Amino acid sequence: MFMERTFVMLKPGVLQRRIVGEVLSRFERKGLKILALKLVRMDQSMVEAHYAEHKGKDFYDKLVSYTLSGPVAAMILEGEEAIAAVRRLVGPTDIHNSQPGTIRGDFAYRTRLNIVHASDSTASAEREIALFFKPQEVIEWEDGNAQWY
Ligand code: FUP
Repeated sequence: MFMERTFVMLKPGVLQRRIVGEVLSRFERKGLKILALKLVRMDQSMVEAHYAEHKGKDFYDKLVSYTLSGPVAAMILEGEEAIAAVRRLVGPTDIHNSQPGTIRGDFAYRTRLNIVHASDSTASAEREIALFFKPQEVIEWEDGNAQWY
């Protein structure tokens, strides 16, 4: 097991539905450590950079307009093998495969509105963290409770 950082973004619907705290608590309860957390009003170029791999796909325009529709809550989470751990908590992209108990399975009905983004690899975590956060926004803190998780 190795310590890893991952990027998570709560999409605009989460703020609209007033469930930021509920979704965030799923990550905290698992034992992931928050190193950075802020609201971001993304602009067109930032959304295009974030979702560059999907440009040209049939769902791209709707994905961009949804992401631009309001602020997102962006965060960096740290933990052992955090990228895979967070993806397991979040559930699969396709909402029809998202089991109850996962965040998407519990909170989302439509894939397009699947409420959270989480990095899927080390490379995307590094790229997404750099897109959203300056190095000085990442707060290192001593974790006195790590042994309990
Ligand atoms: P994920 O890594 O799980 O966030 O999924 P992707 O990067 O593959 O997709 C990014 C977003 O595009 C999804 F969160 C929702 C949207 N999407 C669709 O609307 N339809 C699809 O078939 C696939 C993705």
